[in-house]
Amino acid sequence: MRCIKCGEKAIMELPRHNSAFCKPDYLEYFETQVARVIRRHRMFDRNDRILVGVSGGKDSLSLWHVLARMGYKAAGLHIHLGIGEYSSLSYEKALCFSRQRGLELFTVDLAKEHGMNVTELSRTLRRAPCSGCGLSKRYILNREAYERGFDTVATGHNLDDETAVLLGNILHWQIRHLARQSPVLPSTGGRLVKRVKPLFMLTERETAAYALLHGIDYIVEECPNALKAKSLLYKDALARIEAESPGAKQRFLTHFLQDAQPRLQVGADDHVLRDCVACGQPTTAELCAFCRMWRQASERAEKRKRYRETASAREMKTAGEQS
Ligand code: Q46
Ligand code: ZN
Repeated sequence: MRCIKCGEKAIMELPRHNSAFCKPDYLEYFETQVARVIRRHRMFDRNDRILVGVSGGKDSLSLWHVLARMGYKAAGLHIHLGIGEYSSLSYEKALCFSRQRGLELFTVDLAKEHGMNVTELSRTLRRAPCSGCGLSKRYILNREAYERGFDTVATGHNLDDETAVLLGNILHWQIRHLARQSPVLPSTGGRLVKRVKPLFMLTERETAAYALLHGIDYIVEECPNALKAKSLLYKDALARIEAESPGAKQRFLTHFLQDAQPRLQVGADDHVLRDCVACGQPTTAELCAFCRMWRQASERAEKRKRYRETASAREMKTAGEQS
């Protein structure tokens, strides 16, 4: 297998493009793809301050790395989710990456801010960890970007993530979600910061190769909760289709964005955004979903605490009467 550009030995084959590249030409291919997406979708320019959501995984660190290499003003935000060893290691990788390259990293600790980590939140609310986690990450990224004066939030979602979400949204006919699934979500004013996904045309395998070739030390382990997430099933199904028909994932997403999504957008997002009465962040209701969720979680935790106190007081009383 030879590099299609220089004829040297190829280290990376890309069946969906019917091509193969040597190391330098692969790195150039990757960066050209990112630059093209940024330009074509008018994601940001050199003057913008970009806040990258950094988990410590290959996608977010590759994104931060490539933006910094291209000369963009990109800082990172890591949210400490408190998912056992996985979160500690993720933080270590993000911190180490930022220190080695002299890039600015902000951190938010969910448990310190709200008294509960993702695992405790999920137990308290009796709902899947990913739902509270995803909502918290989206909210905190936007809030931190707004409060720190960033113009854009960038996340490392790749082609596999985006096509898995698309398949899930179609299987459940989530029209509102489909209307909003886009590599660029503009700021519609107020405290809503523009959100972009510069890696959405590159696969997981391609970002992993980019990270490895640049010697980026990322967390290889997946979040333990990802195993229970439906998106893995959708990714598996799409990988099987891709193996039989290279380029299927890319066609699925690009045709959706070009042909189907503009029609879905008409009249789909007729909600008016206003400020949450508790936190001031943008919402369509009086209280935003994040504040509603954490209010419910602290009420339940308080109720449980009172129940436990009453039960132990009763036990002590019974023990005292028996002695
Ligand atoms: S971190 Fe959070 Fe993911 Fe873990 S709990 Fe789910 S949403 S899987 S990207
Ligand atoms: Zn709120």
